[in-house]
Amino acid sequence: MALHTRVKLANKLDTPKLHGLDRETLIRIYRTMYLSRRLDDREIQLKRQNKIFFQISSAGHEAVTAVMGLLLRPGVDWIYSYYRDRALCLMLGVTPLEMLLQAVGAKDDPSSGGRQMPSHWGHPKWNIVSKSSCTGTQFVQAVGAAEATLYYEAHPRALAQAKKAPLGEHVNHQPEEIVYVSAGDGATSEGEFWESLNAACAQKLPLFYLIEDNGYAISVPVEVQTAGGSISKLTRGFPSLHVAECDGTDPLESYAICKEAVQHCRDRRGPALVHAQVTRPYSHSLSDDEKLYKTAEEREAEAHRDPISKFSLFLVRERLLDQKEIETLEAEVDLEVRDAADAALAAEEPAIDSIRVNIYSPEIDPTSSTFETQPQLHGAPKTMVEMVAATLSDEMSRDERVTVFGEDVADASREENLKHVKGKGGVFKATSGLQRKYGHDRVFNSPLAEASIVGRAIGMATRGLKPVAEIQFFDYIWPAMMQIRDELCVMRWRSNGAFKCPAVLRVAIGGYLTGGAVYHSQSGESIFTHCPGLRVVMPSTALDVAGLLRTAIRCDDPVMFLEHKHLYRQPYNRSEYPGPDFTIPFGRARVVKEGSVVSIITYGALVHRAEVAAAQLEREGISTEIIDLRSLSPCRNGSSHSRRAV
Ligand SMILES: Cc1ncc(C[n+]2csc(CCOP(=O)(O)OP(=O)(O)O)c2C)c(N)n1
Ligand SMILES: [Mg+2]
Repeated sequence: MALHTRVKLANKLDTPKLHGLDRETLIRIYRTMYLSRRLDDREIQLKRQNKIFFQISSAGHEAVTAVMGLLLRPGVDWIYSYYRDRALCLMLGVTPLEMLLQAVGAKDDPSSGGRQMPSHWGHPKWNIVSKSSCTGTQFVQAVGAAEATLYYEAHPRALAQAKKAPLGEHVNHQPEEIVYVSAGDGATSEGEFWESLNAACAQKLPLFYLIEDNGYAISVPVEVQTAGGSISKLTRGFPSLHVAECDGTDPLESYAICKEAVQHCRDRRGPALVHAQVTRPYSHSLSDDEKLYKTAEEREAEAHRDPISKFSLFLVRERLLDQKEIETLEAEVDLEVRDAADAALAAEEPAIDSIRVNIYSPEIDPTSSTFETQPQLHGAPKTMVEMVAATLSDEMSRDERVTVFGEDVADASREENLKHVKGKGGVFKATSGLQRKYGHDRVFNSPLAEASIVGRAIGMATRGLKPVAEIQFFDYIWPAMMQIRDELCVMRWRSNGAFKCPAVLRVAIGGYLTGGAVYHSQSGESIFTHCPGLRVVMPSTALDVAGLLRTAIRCDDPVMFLEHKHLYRQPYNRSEYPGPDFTIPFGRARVVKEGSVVSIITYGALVHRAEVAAAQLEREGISTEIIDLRSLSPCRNGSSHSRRAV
């Protein structure tokens, strides 16, 4: 049958059913779905042959994810995907060979250079941001990415500056772009899901959520996972959130529902959430056997909903393809998968010693002499806390990519109040006056949610901004631990340098007042010095605050900047302002006092105490050197002539 006759016939049969999709596009959808399934099948075979080490499939999820690939714009929209988004990634432009290079852990795997498990998608060309194995961390990062969308719209200078920064070639922003984030039904139980919805709705962000509900999270059924068993029902109360449900095994219904939701985001009417019912025919992964917890009847019912067989039947029934054409298409795909697998199996593995590449920025070395400068001291002496605000202010004026946010950091969220009140500017006043000077879109309060503070900073930094986020008290950093340890520190390494997130986390740390007790006095900095990829600094003087905070902002790695609360207002560590370009390299300890018998190696609030102790020792005739580490990771003590180190 001639093509045009067949299309006419199909349209005549039921035009509304096709939702405006032409024959060519319908066949493309089927081809992508089938290709996705065959890639999973091939990986399963490779796993059974011990040629790859893990397999997690997209089987059953292909229909809704393939049509999402039609609705999203490759290289324009930003994608925070999860492991069952193979069909989406194929539709966006990731090739079968690239996917199999990841499966075998090849050097040229574009998602991670062979560093991550299979199906952890990431591709800089298509704005597919590197994903970890953690369920749910992507939600808050996607919020940060969507905030970057709105920020770049309002601040073209920031975009120009971001393009000039390292990896600037991957910074892009287009009018109407949106951010996509997906996850399974189980991942919606993570706090980050709810934190992200709260932040996304409060700001009406252009963020599209696809929840791919296959009824199980490994063996936990959805009614145990989600109160009432339906995430769309639960989320309907969020203001400005467009919520819809679809049969995710039906590409046409999925297309219609997702199209409307995507448009809601493109029109800047707020975020959207599509709850798609899908199936999971291949168990959770190859390490799982669903027969242990699903009955034969359940599995049989799922098999009837399989998107691949349903859609091929539809195409034949609607006379868009005949059986022979389906077979030809499938044979072509099989051949493509075979060739890609052969090429992937022959691909080079990463060199063992390449493991250290891309832990830190290869372009900017914050320990280098480039950061050695002389202070141009002037003005009245400032306390440490005043120096934080002054340094942030100068960096914000120099670089429009810099945003400051966290709990209570703004002067007053209700801007009209600023005519009548002085403003808060942080519980310690470290960000005082910044909102007044730079505006509410650059200095703003966040909801009280630490994981999302860090996650949002990661998303913004991945898009090229330079967020300086505040964790109000070190004691409350722990909800953000996974975002820090598994995301912030590792983004560059796990994507083999394709993505980075050089955010600065300012954290007030340590004991400072009598009665601060167990939850206002913690000092756990050593935990973070054990996280490769993160720089950790902790100044003890106002001058070092200026130099090290500026280096933190100008460097290209994530930095934890620890500010000891006890030192914020001490008179003994004050300094005149050293000028807007004063930087101190990381990894350089400061000799506080020369001495030849004993060296006290310390940092933070103990530096001053060491000085008191050293004075006492000197009175007893013991020459004492004091070293202030300043930078805890990297850490070099700099002592040259001590006999004993304390
Ligand atoms: C934070 C975290 N907790 C636990 C796991 C282990 N894990 C991996 S996938 C998964 C279930 C996810 O279920 P769901 O979100 O429904 O996605 P599905 O695999 O069903 O598509 C679990 C518990 C993990 N990877 N990360
Ligand atoms: Mg699930």
